[in-house]
Amino acid sequence: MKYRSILLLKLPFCTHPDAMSADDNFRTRAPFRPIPSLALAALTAFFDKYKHPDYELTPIDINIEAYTKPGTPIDTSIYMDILTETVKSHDYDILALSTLFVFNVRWVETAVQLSRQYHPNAKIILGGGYPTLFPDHALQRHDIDAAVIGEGETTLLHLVNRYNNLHDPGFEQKFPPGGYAARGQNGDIVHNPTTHFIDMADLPIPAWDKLNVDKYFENSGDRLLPIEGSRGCPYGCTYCCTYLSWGKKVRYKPVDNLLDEMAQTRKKHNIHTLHFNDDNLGFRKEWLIEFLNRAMNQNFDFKFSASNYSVKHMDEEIIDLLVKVYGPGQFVGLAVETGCPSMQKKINKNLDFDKIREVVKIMKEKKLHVHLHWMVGFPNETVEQIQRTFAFARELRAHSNQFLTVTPYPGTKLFKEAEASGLLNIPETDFDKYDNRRSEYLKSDEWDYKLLQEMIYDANIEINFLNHPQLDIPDQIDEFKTYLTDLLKRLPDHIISHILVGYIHKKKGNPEEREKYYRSAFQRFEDNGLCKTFFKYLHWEYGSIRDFNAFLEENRLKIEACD
Ligand code: B12
Repeated sequence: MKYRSILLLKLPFCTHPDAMSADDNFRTRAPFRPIPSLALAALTAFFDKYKHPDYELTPIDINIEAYTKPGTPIDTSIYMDILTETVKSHDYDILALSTLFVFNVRWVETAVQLSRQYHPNAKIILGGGYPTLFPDHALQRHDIDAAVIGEGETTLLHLVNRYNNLHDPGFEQKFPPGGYAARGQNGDIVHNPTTHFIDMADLPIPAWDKLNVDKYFENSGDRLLPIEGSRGCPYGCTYCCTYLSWGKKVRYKPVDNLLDEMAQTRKKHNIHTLHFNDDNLGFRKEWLIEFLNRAMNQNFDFKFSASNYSVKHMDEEIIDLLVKVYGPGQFVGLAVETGCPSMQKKINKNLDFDKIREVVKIMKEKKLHVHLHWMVGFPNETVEQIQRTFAFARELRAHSNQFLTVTPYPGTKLFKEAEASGLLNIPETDFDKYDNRRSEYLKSDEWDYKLLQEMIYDANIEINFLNHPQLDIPDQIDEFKTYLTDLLKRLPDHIISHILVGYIHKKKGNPEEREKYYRSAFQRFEDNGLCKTFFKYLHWEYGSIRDFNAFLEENRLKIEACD
């Protein structure tokens, strides 16, 4: 058999060194804290379950290989060496590359070049978010053999079988082939469309034991793994491309399988949290209620959290169950996206604002950690409409909010509309810009991306920090302090967090600690870049800022405005 040994690599999903721009600054710098790749664990488990016995697949998640010392943030500059060494030192017949995001394109470029240098005869298969959206471009730009579109478990094995001229009729009947693009005999790109989505009951338990998760656990300090209960979303929000990966029909794992997966993952890996990645766990209420009730009866001793629930499917019964199962303080994400009613309609999200208010209120009362997702910079959005989004976030006062600029993904209605109205700013294949912090994809008479980023950062400082709801709740203020001190370990220059920790100490009557944090905030203003980012907030009317300014005066310390 010619193609027996497969190296499956998750490429880094931080910014590639060649894509760093000179204007990167504190606001665009996010600490890189990857969690192990569910794609790799899922692909490996499926491959091992259905493969020919001679095949051997080795998965390596490059992202978690950079956790090198306990308690030390990842130094992303070492990824190049890790990737080079990994490709060089492994012997393989097929390199299978996994990319989460479009802006990972340069890592694909690097990996393909390395592979062609050290293993010129190996086949290369590319899967994940980037080829799903841009299969043709991926095949033109990189010297690869196949670009996999969307759900990849069955396609990976079909391709490996194909390269070996191996026919497995049972497998092909159960999982009809498709879902990739490749070059045909005459060199043209040929698409083999997806004809089949996997029945979730056929997915084995993700093979975390094949990944280096212990290294991640030990060095990151987190014992968290991702999990999924469902795939697919029936809605048609104009900005979303998730249907390209999972289809529009929602598929659930049987509750028995999911509970078994949770119990086994706990037993093998001693996790403290399982984080659900689903687009929305709650499309089918009966499934969710059954799952939560049965999870409660299992008395799991770990927590579980979720990236996203749809407000449309949330009600008090579900929230009560979430509290019972998750316990207070657990992270629950809700995607609201816009605070402007006409924009809700335009993007076909159609959330009811009173329902949002109600759901957030009940969740907060029941002490879940409410995290809201927001988008700003839709095509033709006015600054006034954007302000309504910030105003609504201000009103809801969730525990955390993520404000992101809109990125128009090909395949979405939003992309088509923007293209038709001549609003696309730069070539859609400038992939570095698919990173929202570098996004510049849309034209507007009202705003540019510099302004959007500034508005977003101001809203973040105000809503997530200076006006944080837990500052006013005595029995929750310590939870916020812990969050801030954790953040400072990863982003030690976050001046506002220094000020807030100092302020919380003042509220709790610890003058020495107040002084310590205020002094470290003061010292950081000497750095011109930091001063430029944070100086303006010293003029904002908040108790913490007033107290910090009072401290400066008491101690005759002066912060000069920077240029
Ligand atoms: C978890 C997650 C994250 C995590 C990453 C977690 C980690 N590993 O550390 C975090 C929080 C970092 C994240 C961030 C962002 N995310 Co995100 N995220 C997700 C989410 C919810 C789940 C991903 C996942 O694990 N899915 C389950 C696995 C099994 O699916 P998968 O990775 O797609 O893999 C399957 C296939 O792609 C394929 N496949 C993958 N690799 C390979 C390799 C081979 C060889 C083959 C054959 C097949 C194959 O087979 C796999 C199994 O079927 C998805 C939404 C979703 N439901 O998928 C969004 C999603 C991936 N994120 C998305 C986006 C846009 C972002 C952000 C860019 C948002 C933003 N604007 O800031 C940021 C990036 C931030 C940054 N600069 O780093 C988009 C990606 C769009 C795209 N195609 O580029 C998605 C699809 C959500 C959406 N619908 O918009 N995200």
